[in-house]
Amino acid sequence: MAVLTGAGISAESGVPTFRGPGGLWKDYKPEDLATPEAFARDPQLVWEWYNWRRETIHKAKPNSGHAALVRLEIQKPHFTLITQNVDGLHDMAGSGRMLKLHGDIWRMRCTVCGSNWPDRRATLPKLPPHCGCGGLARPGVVWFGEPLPEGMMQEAEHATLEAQVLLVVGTSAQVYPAASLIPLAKQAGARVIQVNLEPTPYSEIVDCALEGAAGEILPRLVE
Ligand code: BJW
Ligand code: ZN
Repeated sequence: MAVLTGAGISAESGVPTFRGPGGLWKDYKPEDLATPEAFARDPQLVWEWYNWRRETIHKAKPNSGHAALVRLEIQKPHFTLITQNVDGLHDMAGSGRMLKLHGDIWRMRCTVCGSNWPDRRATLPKLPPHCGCGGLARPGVVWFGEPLPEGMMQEAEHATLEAQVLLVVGTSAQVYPAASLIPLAKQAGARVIQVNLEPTPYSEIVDCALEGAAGEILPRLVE
Protein backbone atom coordinates (compact mmCIF):
# COMPACT_ATOMS: atom_id res chain seq x y z
CA MET A 1 0.00 0.00 0.00
CA ALA A 2 1.15 3.55 -0.74
CA VAL A 3 -0.14 6.85 0.59
CA LEU A 4 0.35 10.28 -1.01
CA THR A 5 -0.26 13.23 1.29
CA GLY A 6 -0.47 16.97 0.78
CA ALA A 7 -1.00 20.11 2.83
CA GLY A 8 -4.65 19.21 3.60
CA ILE A 9 -3.61 16.53 6.10
CA SER A 10 -1.92 19.21 8.23
CA ALA A 11 -4.75 21.75 7.91
CA GLU A 12 -6.50 20.43 11.02
CA SER A 13 -3.21 20.94 12.90
CA GLY A 14 -3.44 24.64 12.07
CA VAL A 15 -0.94 24.68 9.19
CA PRO A 16 -2.33 26.75 6.28
CA THR A 17 -2.62 25.01 2.90
CA PHE A 18 -1.07 26.56 -0.23
CA ARG A 19 -4.16 26.99 -2.37
CA GLY A 20 -7.51 28.08 -1.03
CA PRO A 21 -8.29 29.96 2.20
CA GLY A 22 -5.23 30.98 4.24
CA GLY A 23 -2.85 30.20 1.37
CA LEU A 24 -1.79 33.80 0.90
CA TRP A 25 0.91 35.65 2.85
CA LYS A 26 0.99 39.45 2.49
CA ASP A 27 -0.86 39.09 -0.86
CA TYR A 28 1.83 36.79 -2.31
CA LYS A 29 0.87 33.43 -3.78
CA PRO A 30 3.18 30.43 -3.13
CA GLU A 31 4.05 30.48 -6.85
CA ASP A 32 5.49 34.00 -6.31
CA LEU A 33 7.73 32.94 -3.42
CA ALA A 34 8.57 29.25 -3.78
CA THR A 35 10.91 29.71 -6.73
CA PRO A 36 14.68 30.07 -7.15
CA GLU A 37 14.03 33.30 -9.07
CA ALA A 38 12.12 34.86 -6.15
CA PHE A 39 14.94 33.86 -3.79
CA ALA A 40 17.62 35.28 -6.10
CA ARG A 41 15.64 38.54 -6.43
CA ASP A 42 14.81 39.01 -2.75
CA PRO A 43 16.16 36.42 -0.28
CA GLN A 44 15.05 38.57 2.65
CA LEU A 45 11.38 38.48 1.52
CA VAL A 46 11.42 34.74 0.88
CA TRP A 47 13.07 34.11 4.27
CA GLU A 48 10.42 36.29 5.98
CA TRP A 49 7.75 34.01 4.49
CA TYR A 50 9.60 30.91 5.69
CA ASN A 51 10.14 32.43 9.14
CA TRP A 52 6.38 33.10 9.40
CA ARG A 53 5.66 29.54 8.35
CA ARG A 54 8.25 28.11 10.78
CA GLU A 55 6.49 29.93 13.64
CA THR A 56 3.11 28.53 12.62
CA ILE A 57 4.35 24.98 12.04
CA HIS A 58 6.43 25.01 15.24
CA LYS A 59 3.19 25.45 17.26
CA ALA A 60 1.41 22.65 15.36
CA LYS A 61 0.97 19.08 16.60
CA PRO A 62 0.13 16.02 14.48
CA ASN A 63 -3.62 15.31 14.29
CA SER A 64 -5.75 12.16 14.13
CA GLY A 65 -5.12 11.90 10.37
CA HIS A 66 -1.33 11.69 10.84
CA ALA A 67 -1.86 9.18 13.68
CA ALA A 68 -4.11 6.99 11.52
CA LEU A 69 -1.35 6.69 8.91
CA VAL A 70 1.09 5.52 11.61
CA ARG A 71 -1.39 2.76 12.54
CA LEU A 72 -1.73 1.82 8.86
CA GLU A 73 2.06 1.52 8.56
CA ILE A 74 2.08 -0.90 11.51
CA GLN A 75 -0.77 -2.96 10.01
CA LYS A 76 0.53 -3.25 6.43
CA PRO A 77 3.66 -5.27 5.61
CA HIS A 78 4.32 -3.24 2.46
CA PHE A 79 3.72 0.43 3.13
CA THR A 80 5.24 3.65 1.83
CA LEU A 81 4.18 7.14 2.81
CA ILE A 82 4.94 9.64 0.07
CA THR A 83 4.50 13.18 1.29
CA GLN A 84 4.68 16.56 -0.40
CA ASN A 85 4.68 18.22 3.02
CA VAL A 86 7.75 19.89 4.45
CA ASP A 87 6.27 20.47 7.93
CA GLY A 88 7.67 17.36 9.68
CA LEU A 89 4.31 16.45 11.25
CA HIS A 90 4.41 12.89 9.85
CA ASP A 91 7.82 12.42 11.55
CA MET A 92 6.46 13.83 14.79
CA ALA A 93 3.44 11.48 14.64
CA GLY A 94 5.83 8.51 14.30
CA SER A 95 5.73 7.61 10.61
CA GLY A 96 8.91 5.81 9.58
CA ARG A 97 8.73 4.62 6.00
CA MET A 98 8.50 7.96 4.29
CA LEU A 99 9.60 9.76 1.13
CA LYS A 100 9.66 13.56 1.43
CA LEU A 101 9.28 14.67 -2.17
CA HIS A 102 9.56 18.41 -1.48
CA GLY A 103 12.18 18.37 1.27
CA ASP A 104 12.01 19.59 4.85
CA ILE A 105 11.43 23.10 6.20
CA TRP A 106 13.57 22.20 9.25
CA ARG A 107 16.69 21.73 7.16
CA MET A 108 18.93 24.43 5.72
CA ARG A 109 21.22 24.31 2.74
CA CYS A 110 24.13 26.53 1.77
CA THR A 111 23.82 28.09 -1.70
CA VAL A 112 27.62 28.28 -1.94
CA CYS A 113 29.21 25.11 -0.49
CA GLY A 114 26.08 22.91 -0.65
CA SER A 115 26.32 21.64 2.93
CA ASN A 116 23.03 21.04 4.71
CA TRP A 117 22.06 20.94 8.37
CA PRO A 118 19.00 20.75 10.63
CA ASP A 119 17.63 23.87 12.36
CA ARG A 120 14.41 23.47 14.35
CA ARG A 121 14.25 26.96 15.83
CA ALA A 122 10.76 28.47 15.51
CA THR A 123 12.19 31.80 14.40
CA LEU A 124 15.57 32.52 12.97
CA PRO A 125 17.09 35.47 14.81
CA LYS A 126 18.83 37.01 11.80
CA LEU A 127 17.51 37.02 8.24
CA PRO A 128 18.73 35.90 5.81
CA PRO A 129 20.70 33.17 7.61
CA HIS A 130 24.22 32.23 6.52
CA CYS A 131 26.36 29.10 6.48
CA GLY A 132 29.65 28.74 8.41
CA CYS A 133 31.44 29.34 5.09
CA GLY A 134 29.79 32.76 4.82
CA GLY A 135 27.47 31.70 1.99
CA LEU A 136 23.77 32.53 1.91
CA ALA A 137 21.60 29.71 3.34
CA ARG A 138 18.26 28.61 1.88
CA PRO A 139 15.45 26.39 3.15
CA GLY A 140 16.00 22.68 2.44
CA VAL A 141 12.88 22.45 0.30
CA VAL A 142 12.08 21.98 -3.40
CA TRP A 143 10.91 25.07 -5.26
CA PHE A 144 9.11 25.29 -8.61
CA GLY A 145 11.45 24.51 -11.47
CA GLU A 146 13.84 22.56 -9.24
CA PRO A 147 14.38 18.80 -9.44
CA LEU A 148 13.14 16.63 -6.58
CA PRO A 149 15.83 15.05 -4.34
CA GLU A 150 17.85 12.58 -6.39
CA GLY A 151 16.20 9.21 -6.90
CA MET A 152 13.18 10.05 -4.75
CA MET A 153 10.58 10.25 -7.51
CA GLN A 154 11.84 6.90 -8.82
CA GLU A 155 11.38 5.42 -5.34
CA ALA A 156 7.89 6.92 -5.13
CA GLU A 157 7.00 5.51 -8.55
CA HIS A 158 8.35 2.12 -7.55
CA ALA A 159 6.26 2.09 -4.36
CA THR A 160 3.20 3.18 -6.34
CA LEU A 161 3.66 0.49 -8.98
CA GLU A 162 4.01 -2.19 -6.26
CA ALA A 163 0.92 -1.03 -4.38
CA GLN A 164 -2.52 -2.55 -4.70
CA VAL A 165 -4.01 0.54 -3.11
CA LEU A 166 -2.95 4.19 -3.32
CA LEU A 167 -4.52 6.44 -0.69
CA VAL A 168 -4.35 10.12 -1.70
CA VAL A 169 -4.95 12.56 1.14
CA GLY A 170 -5.33 16.35 1.24
CA THR A 171 -3.65 17.34 -1.99
CA SER A 172 -5.07 19.54 -4.73
CA ALA A 173 -3.14 17.29 -7.17
CA GLN A 174 -1.99 20.30 -9.16
CA VAL A 175 1.74 20.07 -8.58
CA TYR A 176 3.87 17.70 -10.67
CA PRO A 177 5.56 15.28 -10.72
CA ALA A 178 3.88 14.34 -7.38
CA ALA A 179 0.37 14.37 -8.89
CA SER A 180 1.46 12.00 -11.68
CA LEU A 181 1.53 9.17 -9.12
CA ILE A 182 -2.28 9.14 -9.20
CA PRO A 183 -2.71 8.24 -12.91
CA LEU A 184 0.37 5.97 -12.61
CA ALA A 185 -1.35 3.94 -9.90
CA LYS A 186 -4.53 3.69 -11.98
CA GLN A 187 -2.60 2.56 -15.07
CA ALA A 188 -0.87 -0.11 -12.98
CA GLY A 189 -4.24 -1.45 -11.85
CA ALA A 190 -4.19 -0.21 -8.27
CA ARG A 191 -7.30 0.98 -6.47
CA VAL A 192 -7.09 4.69 -5.72
CA ILE A 193 -8.90 6.21 -2.75
CA GLN A 194 -8.92 10.00 -2.42
CA VAL A 195 -9.70 11.88 0.80
CA ASN A 196 -10.25 15.60 0.34
CA LEU A 197 -12.65 18.35 1.41
CA GLU A 198 -13.41 18.98 -2.24
CA PRO A 199 -13.07 17.44 -5.72
CA THR A 200 -9.67 17.48 -7.46
CA PRO A 201 -8.71 17.10 -11.15
CA TYR A 202 -8.49 13.33 -10.49
CA SER A 203 -11.84 12.85 -8.74
CA GLU A 204 -13.33 11.33 -11.88
CA ILE A 205 -10.64 8.67 -12.35
CA VAL A 206 -10.17 7.52 -8.75
CA ASP A 207 -12.09 4.47 -7.53
CA CYS A 208 -13.42 6.22 -4.48
CA ALA A 209 -13.46 9.96 -3.70
CA LEU A 210 -14.30 10.52 -0.04
CA GLU A 211 -15.24 14.13 0.62
CA GLY A 212 -14.47 15.30 4.14
CA ALA A 213 -11.75 16.14 6.61
CA ALA A 214 -8.73 13.81 6.75
CA GLY A 215 -8.73 13.92 10.56
CA GLU A 216 -12.25 12.45 10.59
CA ILE A 217 -12.15 10.10 7.61
CA LEU A 218 -8.69 8.49 8.03
CA PRO A 219 -9.24 7.09 11.55
CA ARG A 220 -12.52 5.49 10.35
CA LEU A 221 -10.87 4.13 7.20
CA VAL A 222 -8.06 2.52 9.19
CA GLU A 223 -10.40 0.87 11.74
C1 BJW B 1 -8.13 18.92 3.03
C2 BJW B 1 -8.29 19.42 4.31
C3 BJW B 1 -8.65 18.50 5.29
C4 BJW B 1 -7.73 21.09 3.07
N1 BJW B 1 -8.81 17.21 4.97
N2 BJW B 1 -8.31 17.65 2.74
C5 BJW B 1 3.80 18.85 -15.61
C6 BJW B 1 2.70 19.61 -15.96
C7 BJW B 1 2.61 20.94 -15.58
C8 BJW B 1 3.62 21.54 -14.82
C9 BJW B 1 4.70 20.78 -14.47
C10 BJW B 1 4.78 19.46 -14.86
N3 BJW B 1 5.94 18.95 -14.36
C11 BJW B 1 6.57 19.91 -13.67
C12 BJW B 1 5.86 21.06 -13.72
C13 BJW B 1 6.23 22.35 -13.10
C14 BJW B 1 5.92 22.45 -11.64
C15 BJW B 1 4.42 22.30 -11.45
O1 BJW B 1 3.90 21.28 -11.06
N4 BJW B 1 3.66 23.36 -11.69
C16 BJW B 1 2.22 23.32 -11.55
C17 BJW B 1 1.80 24.28 -10.44
C18 BJW B 1 1.59 23.64 -12.86
N5 BJW B 1 6.65 21.47 -10.86
C19 BJW B 1 7.91 21.66 -10.46
O2 BJW B 1 8.50 22.68 -10.75
C20 BJW B 1 8.59 20.57 -9.67
N6 BJW B 1 9.88 20.32 -10.19
C21 BJW B 1 10.06 19.76 -11.39
O3 BJW B 1 9.15 19.36 -12.07
O4 BJW B 1 11.37 19.70 -11.76
C22 BJW B 1 11.69 19.23 -13.08
C23 BJW B 1 13.18 19.40 -13.25
C24 BJW B 1 13.94 18.31 -13.59
C25 BJW B 1 15.33 18.46 -13.75
C26 BJW B 1 15.93 19.70 -13.55
C27 BJW B 1 15.17 20.78 -13.19
C28 BJW B 1 13.78 20.63 -13.03
C29 BJW B 1 8.83 21.01 -8.23
C30 BJW B 1 7.59 21.27 -7.49
C31 BJW B 1 7.92 21.85 -6.11
C32 BJW B 1 6.69 22.26 -5.33
N7 BJW B 1 7.10 23.01 -4.19
C33 BJW B 1 6.11 23.44 -3.21
C34 BJW B 1 6.82 24.30 -2.14
C35 BJW B 1 7.64 23.42 -1.23
C36 BJW B 1 8.39 24.18 -0.22
C37 BJW B 1 7.52 24.87 0.78
O5 BJW B 1 6.60 24.28 1.37
O6 BJW B 1 7.77 26.04 0.98
O7 BJW B 1 5.48 22.31 -2.61
S1 BJW B 1 4.75 24.33 -3.93
C38 BJW B 1 3.52 23.68 -2.86
O8 BJW B 1 2.58 22.87 -3.61
C39 BJW B 1 4.26 22.70 -1.93
C40 BJW B 1 3.30 21.54 -1.86
O9 BJW B 1 3.98 20.37 -1.47
C41 BJW B 1 2.76 21.50 -3.26
C42 BJW B 1 1.46 20.75 -3.39
O10 BJW B 1 0.44 21.37 -2.70
P1 BJW B 1 -0.66 20.49 -1.94
O11 BJW B 1 -0.01 19.71 -0.86
O12 BJW B 1 -1.46 19.75 -2.92
O13 BJW B 1 -1.49 21.64 -1.20
P2 BJW B 1 -2.71 22.54 -1.74
O14 BJW B 1 -2.79 23.72 -0.87
O15 BJW B 1 -2.60 22.80 -3.19
O16 BJW B 1 -4.00 21.63 -1.56
C43 BJW B 1 -4.50 21.28 -0.29
C44 BJW B 1 -5.66 20.33 -0.50
O17 BJW B 1 -6.09 19.86 0.76
C45 BJW B 1 -6.88 20.98 -1.16
O18 BJW B 1 -7.32 20.14 -2.23
C46 BJW B 1 -7.93 21.04 -0.06
O19 BJW B 1 -9.26 20.84 -0.53
C47 BJW B 1 -7.50 19.88 0.82
N8 BJW B 1 -7.83 20.00 2.23
N9 BJW B 1 -8.11 20.78 4.30
C48 BJW B 1 -8.69 16.83 3.68
N10 BJW B 1 -8.88 18.90 6.59
ZN1 ZN C 1 28.49 27.05 2.99
